[in-house]
Amino acid sequence: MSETRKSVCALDCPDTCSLVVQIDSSGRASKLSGDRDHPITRGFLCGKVARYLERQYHPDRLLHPLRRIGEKGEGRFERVSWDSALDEIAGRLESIAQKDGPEAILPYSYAGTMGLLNGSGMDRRFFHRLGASRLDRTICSATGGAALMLSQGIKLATETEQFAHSRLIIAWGANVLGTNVHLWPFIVEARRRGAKFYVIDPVKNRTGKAADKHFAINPGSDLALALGLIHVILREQWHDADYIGKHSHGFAEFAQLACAYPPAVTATLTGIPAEDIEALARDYALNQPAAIRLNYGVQRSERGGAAVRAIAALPVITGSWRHASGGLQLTTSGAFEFDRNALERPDLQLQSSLGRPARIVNMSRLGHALTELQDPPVKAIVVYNSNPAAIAPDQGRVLRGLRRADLFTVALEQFQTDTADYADIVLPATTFLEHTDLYLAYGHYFLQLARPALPPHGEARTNVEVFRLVARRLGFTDPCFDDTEDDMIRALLATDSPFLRGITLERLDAERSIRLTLSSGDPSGNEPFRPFADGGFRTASGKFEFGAETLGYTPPIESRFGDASLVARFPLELVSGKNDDSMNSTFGHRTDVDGQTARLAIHPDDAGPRAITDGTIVEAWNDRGRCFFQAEISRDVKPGTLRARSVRWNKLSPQQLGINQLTADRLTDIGGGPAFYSCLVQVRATAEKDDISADSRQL
Ligand SMILES: Nc1nc2c(c(=O)[nH]1)N[C@H]1C(S)=C(S)[C@@H](COP(=O)(O)OP(=O)(O)OC[C@H]3O[C@@H](n4cnc5c(=O)[nH]c(N)nc54)[C@H](O)[C@@H]3O)O[C@H]1N2
Ligand SMILES: Nc1nc2c(c(=O)[nH]1)N[C@H]1C(S)=C(S)[C@@H](COP(=O)(O)OP(=O)(O)OC[C@H]3O[C@@H](n4cnc5c(=O)[nH]c(N)nc54)[C@H](O)[C@@H]3O)O[C@H]1N2
Ligand SMILES: [Mo]
Repeated sequence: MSETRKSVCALDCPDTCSLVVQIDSSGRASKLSGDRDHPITRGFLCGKVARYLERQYHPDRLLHPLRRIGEKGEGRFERVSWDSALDEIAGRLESIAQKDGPEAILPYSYAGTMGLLNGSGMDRRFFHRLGASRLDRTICSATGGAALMLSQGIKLATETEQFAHSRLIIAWGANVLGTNVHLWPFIVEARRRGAKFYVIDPVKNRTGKAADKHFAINPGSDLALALGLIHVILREQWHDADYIGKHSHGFAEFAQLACAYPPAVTATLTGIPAEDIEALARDYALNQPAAIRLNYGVQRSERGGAAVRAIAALPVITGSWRHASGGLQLTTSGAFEFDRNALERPDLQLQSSLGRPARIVNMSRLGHALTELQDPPVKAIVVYNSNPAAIAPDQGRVLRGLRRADLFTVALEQFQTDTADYADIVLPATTFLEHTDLYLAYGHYFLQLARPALPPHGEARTNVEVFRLVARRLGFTDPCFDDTEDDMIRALLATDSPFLRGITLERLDAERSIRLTLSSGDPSGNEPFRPFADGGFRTASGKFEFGAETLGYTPPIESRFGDASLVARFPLELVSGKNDDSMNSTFGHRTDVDGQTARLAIHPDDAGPRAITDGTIVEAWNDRGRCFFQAEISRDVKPGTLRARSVRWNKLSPQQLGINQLTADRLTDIGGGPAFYSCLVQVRATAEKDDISADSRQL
């Protein structure tokens, strides 16, 4: 007898899929599939999650708490009991808090799980009550998010299902087939109806190859392109003066700014021919409804915030927001208006020994935080839902910090990651198939609940439970530390947000996935969402804020038109975007993923003079560090640009040097995010001729 149970994919992805788990008679999961009844998941999974059960039952899953017995980074551990691991953690944190002050303790987490309870629940309560430093979680979307907040006042977007009725779809820094594949069927449907699909990306990836036209933009020059398109639209008077007049602020100055970006100028800055810029502006303005799928690739460069603001101006200038199938989608997350304070309890900071809100540490500058920050220096780091040793920029400095003998490091993990190798204590964590959680989405408007489909593997525990237990050991008696998962979900839902109207835990238990209440007109609740059709921006003025004063284009320091002395030494721009078959570093243990992330695409014009041929082992370097790759000669990148797929495990890489040895921790213009994709390097062939993928690491 087999039965099926429902779950939700917790990985950091816009699609947040509804899952069906088949359980065999022995209680083991035998099959994982996408829920056929879910309007976004539509019965299919991406390649990586279709194979998730391999990870679930992998022999390398962490099963027991571990204590380090080798050097930091070496990866030698002994098994200990939960009690002794938790006692040690509580004891060390308590003595650090007493001696150096609680701000010497730093939580470090991101979206390894997107579950609200295991991602920002009991952990936040615990660290707030302790008075630990607060982490600014900027590593991914902070730049784009902050930009949208300045311009729109709320992070709302075109509804995913509505892309099916667009007449033109532009994927702008969005690798839809790789990172957001559940949008694809809607694009296919639109194209069947005659829509065109364009891609703006420095790399011609799978999505670019599947497009009607690919625009190979210079990395980091999107602000110039957006201004150039607006220049043409205004020159031709294709703008919607009525919409602009009613719903925006600062247009005159913005139009003035766009005057400085005629196609010839824009072409030089972006590398896109002037006639293509003219044609793109015309097609966009005259084929409404046209929808822009802007993903996070654009905002990972130095002027990424300004670029997002200028791109977000396009559907305002054209009045495209009037249509359900127009507008722009960066993220839908703003509609999930939970009572976050009730979940995270920032008020508990006042009960801490600090007695005030703690300092804020930007996670994108972890290397700095661990090696330079004072008053107090960081003496303990508790890592969960993240693998900073591999994914954080300026890796050399991050690892120097993690190697410090006086730093106490805890990692809550499913696998022995690069970060776990540096931990003093490693605690085995449950997977999303093993715990209760609530999920928002950033690529659609369905709120979903998951109950455990499987029992915890080995001695694995949920993040919620771990922080509950440590809180008890530290004598924190606030009743919130006894809250059950259901209590926490109820607290999140108890708001008067119209988007959450009528959504209760009971309904979630019965239905598992519920479309937010997006419209008030239609009693069926199913009318298409038009977030800004009649304005409704949530800025202080209630209007879209162009913000022209901050949007003049200057090229990133680390770009082909950037700092000349830097360009002379490091003439190649490295774009290290996502790997189609993995999830940041999460599936780095897989041999196929390791092979994919070991390669570096280089244009023949750049490879030839360097005597690099297909398969050559190359070294890429700059002033921050170096990293080895296997060259892949390719016209998918243009001359001067390199592409690596991220993020490979350091420990599987030659000399244990990961891609983020090369990236800078320089912050973007808005929101304090990292400029991963503004990265200049030089490349040379090494003497090695061998394969450097997982099974041969001799370099
Ligand atoms: N398969 C898979 N899916 C994932 C992930 C994964 O690792 N693998 N990661 C998840 C996460 S954490 C996130 S944040 C999302 C991100 O999803 P995306 O934003 O789609 O992913 P990225 O690869 O960061 O960037 C998208 C595209 O932007 C391009 N790009 C880089 N620089 C520029 C630029 O200056 N201008 C323009 N126009 N384009 C540029 C890249 O070449 C890339 O093709 O995906 C999620 N989904
Ligand atoms: N060069 C380069 N670097 C990048 C990027 C890039 O494009 N290029 N992308 C950046 C971006 S957008 C992001 S979002 C970050 C992502 O970086 P991270 O947030 O570190 O994401 P992952 O590498 O997926 O690691 C997540 C970890 O969480 C663990 N985990 C999953 N679920 C749970 C759970 O329930 N409990 C616990 N305790 N652990 C769990 C997984 O086992 C995994 O090791 O990387 C950034 N780094
Ligand atoms: Mo991300």
